Amino acid sequence: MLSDSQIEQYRTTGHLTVPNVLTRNQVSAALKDIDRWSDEFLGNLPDDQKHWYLEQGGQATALRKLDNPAFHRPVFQQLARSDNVVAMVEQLIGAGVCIFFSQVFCKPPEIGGPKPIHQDNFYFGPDAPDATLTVWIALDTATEQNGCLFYGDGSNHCPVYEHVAPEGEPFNLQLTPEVLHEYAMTPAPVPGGGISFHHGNTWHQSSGNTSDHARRAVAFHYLRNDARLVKPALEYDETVLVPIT
Ligand SMILES: O=C(O)CCC(=O)C(=O)O
Repeated sequence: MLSDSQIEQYRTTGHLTVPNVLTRNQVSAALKDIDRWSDEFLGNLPDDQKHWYLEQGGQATALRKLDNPAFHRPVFQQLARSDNVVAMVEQLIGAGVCIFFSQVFCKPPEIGGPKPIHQDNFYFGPDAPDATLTVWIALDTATEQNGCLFYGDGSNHCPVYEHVAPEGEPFNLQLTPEVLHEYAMTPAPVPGGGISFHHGNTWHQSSGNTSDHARRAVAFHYLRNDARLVKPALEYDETVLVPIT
């Protein structure tokens, strides 16, 4: 459970780091499952989707992400439903939640690219901004060198701004250059097995992985059951929704 001061920190800054949530066994089961799933996924990946799912650096190519682990993979569904994680989620956004989307981010060594500054609620478009929560679990220790998240402290209190996507990258939505001065972005390293929680309006980004270690993480996007995604920027498939409580 989170303490009052942790909850206060989340409400003030828009994010919260909690180390030591997953056991060593949970982390290694998740990493093993990513290896297995990646092989299957890469074997079946159609050419027209390669630009979105693969990272390219010189001659090297590696998988960038996998979608909806909480729906497709029992190991991740168990994590998303584990009592300690759900108790913290409900402390932050209220009782009765589901997961409408989830992602594994592989951020491979040396070629894992950056993710520009964005607000998840621009993607999600909920009718209640406080009803979404991203639970970002570090499966490898996330550092500045391998591409940990950076946050704009207090940006959870600002509105959801317009986002733009570069030509040919409709999924890579980001804030426009005119507003970027509003918040300084500060790193939030997380030890493997720890969680970084963030509010849907909180500005965040990650830099490229310049290290020779992967930075694998899973993000579970929770939604309170009384809220709806009324203006999503992308389509979220309701058939992969995972009821939690
Ligand atoms: O893991 C990353 O690099 C980006 C994660 C992110 O943007 C998110 O979980 O909302």
